[in-house]
Amino acid sequence: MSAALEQSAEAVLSANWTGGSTVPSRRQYPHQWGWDAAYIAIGWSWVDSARAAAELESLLRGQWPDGRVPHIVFHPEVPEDAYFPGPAFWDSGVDGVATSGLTQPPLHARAALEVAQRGAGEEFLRRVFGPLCAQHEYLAGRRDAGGRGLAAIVHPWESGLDNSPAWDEPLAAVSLPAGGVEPYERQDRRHVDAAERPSDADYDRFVHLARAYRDSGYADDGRSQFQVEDPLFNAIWLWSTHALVEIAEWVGEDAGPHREAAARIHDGLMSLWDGSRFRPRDLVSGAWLERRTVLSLAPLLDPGLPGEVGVAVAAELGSAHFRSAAGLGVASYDLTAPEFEARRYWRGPIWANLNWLLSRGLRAQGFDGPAAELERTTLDLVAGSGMREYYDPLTGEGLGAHDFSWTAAAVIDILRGGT
Ligand code: 2M8
Repeated sequence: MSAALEQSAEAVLSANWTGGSTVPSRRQYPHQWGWDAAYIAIGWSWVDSARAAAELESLLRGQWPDGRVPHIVFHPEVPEDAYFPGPAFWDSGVDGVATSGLTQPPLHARAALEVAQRGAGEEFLRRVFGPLCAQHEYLAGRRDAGGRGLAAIVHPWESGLDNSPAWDEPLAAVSLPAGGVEPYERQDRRHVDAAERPSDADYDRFVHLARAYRDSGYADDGRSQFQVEDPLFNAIWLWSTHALVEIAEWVGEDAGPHREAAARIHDGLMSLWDGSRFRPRDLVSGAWLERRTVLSLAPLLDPGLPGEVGVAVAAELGSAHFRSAAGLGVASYDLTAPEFEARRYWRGPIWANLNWLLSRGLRAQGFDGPAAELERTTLDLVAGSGMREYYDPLTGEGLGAHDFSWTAAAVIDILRGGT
C-alpha cells in the first residue's frame, strides 16, 4: 500500500507544481499560500530538494519590507476572478509581486531547517536566514498587541483555521457597516459544495475585517476589531524559533537572540494555559475564548512544556472530544459540542496537516506510541478516501478540494519517516 500511496502523493505535488512553487489545489486555490508552502516544502524535501528550496524562496519573494510573510503570493497569469479576494482587493505587494496583506502561522523556519537537512544545505540556509529572522522580528515587534511576548492575529484567515468555532464569539462582536457590507462575489463555492464552506454571514465578517485592515494601510496599530492570541499560531512560531536557533548555529550566526525569543514565546504561551487547557485570548474583550477546538492541542510542539501539561494536552487529544469513535484522526472541533459539523470546513472535519503537526507534537513530548498511531490512521484515511482537503471524522469521507498538496506532503513525510 505504501509504495502506491507515496507515488500518488508525489503525483499530486507534481501536478500542482507551477514551475516555481506549488498551488494547494489547482482549481480552488490557484496561487501560493503561506503556511501551505511550509508543509509542501517538507513534502518536496524528500523528493526533490531543489523544488523544496524553491517553494520557500518563492514565498519569500513576496515578503514585505516590514518583514511580514504574506498569506498569499499571487500568480500574475491567473485571472483576477479565479479566487476571491484576489490581488486587486488586497492592493498590496512589493517589487511587482502581488500579495495579500495578512500573514499565516509561521511554519517556515521549521520547514527551512528540514529542507536544508535533506539536501538543500548551508548555502540555502544562508539565503533564507535573514528573511526568516525578519519574519520573526515582524511578529515580535508589530504583533505583540497584548504585551505578553505572543503574536496576535488580526483576522481569522491568519489562524489558518479560518472558520473555526473558536472565532464565533470575537466575530459576533465585530460591528458591520450600518448599510451592510459592500457587495462582493464569493468564488469559493464554485468547486466545493456550499455545505462544506463558511456561511455568508461569516464571509461578510471576513471581508469587512480584511477591508478595514487594508484601509488602515495594514497598520498593526491595535485598531483591528479582531485581535486574538492563538495557541496554534504561537506554538508554531515557537517551534520555528527553535529551528532558527539550529539554523543560526549551522550558518555560524549568533543563536542567543533566538534562544531568548523562544523563552519569551514559551512564557507567553503558558499564559494561555488555564490550568486544564490552552485557550485563545481575545484581546478586544480581554477574555479567554470558551470553545474547545484543536487549536488548544498545538502547544504539544513546545519542547519546554511542563511534563504534567504535556500529559494533560495529550490526554485531551486522545479524548472523546477529538478522537472519533471511528479512530480516523483528530477532529478540528469538539465532537461532543452542539455546534460540531462533520462536513463544514474547520468546524469538525479532520485535516491531514493537523494530524501531522500533532503527531510531531506528541513526539516532542515523548509520546512516540500515540504519534505513530496517529500517523498510521492518517495514512489509512488518505489511502481510503484520497488526497482530499479534509475528511468527515464520523465516516472518513473525503471533503473539500481534491488532489490537495499539504495532504500529499504529510503523507510523504510520514512514509519517509520524518520526525
Ligand atoms: C483556506 O483558506 C483560504 C483563505 O486563506 C480560503 O478558504 O479561501 C484555509 O484552510 C487555510 O488554512 C489554507 O492555507 C488555504 C489554502 O489551503 O485555504
